[in-house]
Amino acid sequence: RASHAKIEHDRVKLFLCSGETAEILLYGATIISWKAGGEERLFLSEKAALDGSKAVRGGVPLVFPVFGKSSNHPTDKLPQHGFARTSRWEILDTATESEEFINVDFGLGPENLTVDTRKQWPFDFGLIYSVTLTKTSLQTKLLVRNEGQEPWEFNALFHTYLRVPDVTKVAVTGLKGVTYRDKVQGGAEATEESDKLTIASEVDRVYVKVPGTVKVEDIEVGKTLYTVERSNLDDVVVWNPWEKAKTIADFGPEDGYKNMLCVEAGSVSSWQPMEVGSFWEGGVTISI
Ligand code: TA6
Repeated sequence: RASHAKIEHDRVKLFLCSGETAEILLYGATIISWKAGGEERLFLSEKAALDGSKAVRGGVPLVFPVFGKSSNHPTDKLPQHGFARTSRWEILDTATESEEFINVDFGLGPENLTVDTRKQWPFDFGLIYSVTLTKTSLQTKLLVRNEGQEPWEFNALFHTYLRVPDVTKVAVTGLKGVTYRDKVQGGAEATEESDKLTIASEVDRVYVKVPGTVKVEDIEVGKTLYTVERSNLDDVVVWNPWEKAKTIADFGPEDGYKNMLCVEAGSVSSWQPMEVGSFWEGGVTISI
């Protein structure tokens, strides 16, 4: 069958004629499944709420306009990670179909936000989120525009929960020499010494201004599981809650942290300024 998109009341499913699929909820424009090479590539908690009652635990939630919680900043009334992941996006009718790729674009603007969220962050903005599935990659792109009469600033991040066979047997490469803020150590700064970051306990780090391509490798088999290529996104967050997963109400199964690793491309270490009428675009391609 030809590549096609199937639109349901709460989600879009993308099918490539070669067999790859992706599934995106309108809620948060959250990608909840990406299948390629015959395997599911994203981790989705079995306890994740998919009904729009809370941000999805797994897949690719979008972080905008604030990463974490801010203080003394115009975003400081917003909940952790902002509103993009908890708002219902619109499908823009720009899906294109071909043998090689299939794409869908989502839009979010002030008209899609709740009255409460508007009060918490009253700026005028337009977002276009583009998701493209190819045979070997998942490509995501976020376009941000200031549509108001005053400047504002934001963080953006693709909070990607990668599925891995065994997190203790993978390494993240491409971070050596990069400064990071260690959220497990209260935000202390350190420099990555290793060219192969391995995970053996809780990890929550913001790597600041990562110069090149980051990869997730299977160190036992010696093969690359994922290649993460960023465009206009300086920072990379690496997160695994380890046994703290037990304390996260919607995280399941309890030992599911062994099968996930968040490698999150973003612009979060400093605020991205947006002059009136200006555009910003950032994106990430994850290849298998
Ligand atoms: O990106 C890492 C992080 O900010 C961690 O600090 C961790 O708390 C995680 O995101 C999940 O946040 P959430 O709001 O989805 O529970």
